[in-house]
Formats: sequence, structure tokens, C-alpha cells
Amino acid sequence: MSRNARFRQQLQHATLMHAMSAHNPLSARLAADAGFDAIWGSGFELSASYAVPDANILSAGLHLDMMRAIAAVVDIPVIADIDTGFGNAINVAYAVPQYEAAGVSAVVMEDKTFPKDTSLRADGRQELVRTEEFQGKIEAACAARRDPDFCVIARTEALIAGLGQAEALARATAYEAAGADAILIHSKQTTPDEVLAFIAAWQGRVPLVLVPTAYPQLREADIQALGKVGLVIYGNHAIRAAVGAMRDVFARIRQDGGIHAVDAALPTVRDIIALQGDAGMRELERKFLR
Ligand code: SPV
Ligand code: MG
Repeated sequence: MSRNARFRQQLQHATLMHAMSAHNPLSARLAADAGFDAIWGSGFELSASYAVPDANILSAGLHLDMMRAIAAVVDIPVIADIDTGFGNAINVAYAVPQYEAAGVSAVVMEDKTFPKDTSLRADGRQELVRTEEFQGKIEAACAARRDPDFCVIARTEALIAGLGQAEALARATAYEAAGADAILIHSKQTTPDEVLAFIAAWQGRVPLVLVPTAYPQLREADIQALGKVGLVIYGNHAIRAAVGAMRDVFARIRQDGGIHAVDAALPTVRDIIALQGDAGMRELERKFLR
């Protein structure tokens, strides 16, 4: 079964899938090794790794290239965060086949205006496009895919924008009607209450997707028990882990005046060489170098 078909089947049935964010192929490989079901090709993480805001500062091509590089080194599905789709429905129609050709299994597109502002920032600039306009973008994405198993996930930022449950439900319902394969409902409240209220009220047929960054107390077992959620995305834990680890080690080296004290606690150079795919290269050497 293809990677796309596996993703679609798992999203629609069976147990809750979990995706870990990645900002480069190495972080994706570590997430796959840890046992995550899928990779979240996070715009927030990629922006952070370039030290720029998550506000469409980076080009679409740069994100696309990173998704291609990630999909090349992992077997698990890659879910690309295409923000608002880089413009209107026309931009979406051009972007989706490129993501599909890059080896991605799904895109998540959000209903904000382009250029977007990041969702979890306090007092971010959160403006939504008209529901009909976003329906057109979903329809464009669905029409542009070549593999019917490629998934189009619609994300509503209605709760993030403070527009309330009724607007969030109306938008999610309209997005399902436009052909979305799943609905991502995002929230920046520090308790899961508004997301739980949304889930309880959701009457749609397609599964829901959660990104519980702001309400980490909601565990997978609790989400699974709700029955309507097909995917949980851990949106920024790769970059936060990397930043924390680098900050600690860099500070320690300055403090100690050398690398003598930190060395034993770090992954070995041999470990990194293995993560670079050294075994595969040695196999090529054995076969082809004469
Ligand atoms: C991302 O990881 O880029 C996301 C999730 O879109 S969030 O940052 O919570 O908006
Ligand atoms: Mg994003």
C-alpha cells in the first residue's frame, strides 16, 4: 500500500495517529525512529530554524524543498503545513501538485488571510478569509491532487481569532462540504475546554485534528476516548527540544572553558554518522566501488 493510502486509511479508521513536527530531515528521522506515525512539516519550526517569524516570511519554495528532503529520508507519511496556501485558490491549485510530487501525503491549509501571523502568539494579527473564499481554496486543492489518497485537511482559526464556537462549527461544516478530508480545529486557550466543546458539538463525518500545544494536559488516551479525532499533531516540540539542548550545552562550554565536561553527555559522533545514513553509503561502496 502506498504511503498516501496508508495515511488516508489510518486517518479515517482505527486508532488515533500522532505526528511529530520536524524542521529538517534529521529531526524527521529522529521522530520516525521514536515511533511517531507521521511527520508534521511545520511552518513554525522551519521559520524558527531560519530565525524569522512564522508569518510567510520564508518562500513557499523553501518550505516545499524541505518537505521533499524530509519525505526522502523517512517512510512514514509527511503532512505539509502550507499555511494559507500562499495566496488565493489559484496559488493553491499550483502548490498542491508540487507538494504531492515532493512525496507529501497531506496538506493542512488554514483559513487566515495571506500573509498570515503565527497562531499561538498573544495578540497576533488573526484575520480570516470569507468562508466561501476558503471553500474555493479547498475545492481547488482537491481538484489539483492527482492521487485520490492525497489528503486535504482544512484548518479553521475561528477560535484562535476569537470568533466563537458557532463560527468555528459553521466554518468546519462548510469546509467538509467543500471536500476537506479532515478538519483541524486550533485553539490557544491553556485548557482544552473550548476544543472539547467543539468536539462534542461536531456532527460532521470527517475526523478532527488537534494541535494541543497550548493545552498539553490533554493526553492521547483522552483524545482517543473522544472518538472523533483521527490525528494529534505535536506542533513545535522538535525545535523546542533542539533550542533547549543547544542552549544548555553552549552555556556549559562557555562556563567550563572547553568541551571536556559536556562531551560524555552528548550523542557520539558515531551516532550522528549513523543518522546520516552511513550504512547505506557503505553498502554502495561494497557494490559499486572498484
Ligand atoms: C506549525 O507548527 O507551524 C503550526 C502549528 O501551524 S501552530 O504553530 O500552533 O500554529
Ligand atoms: Mg504553521
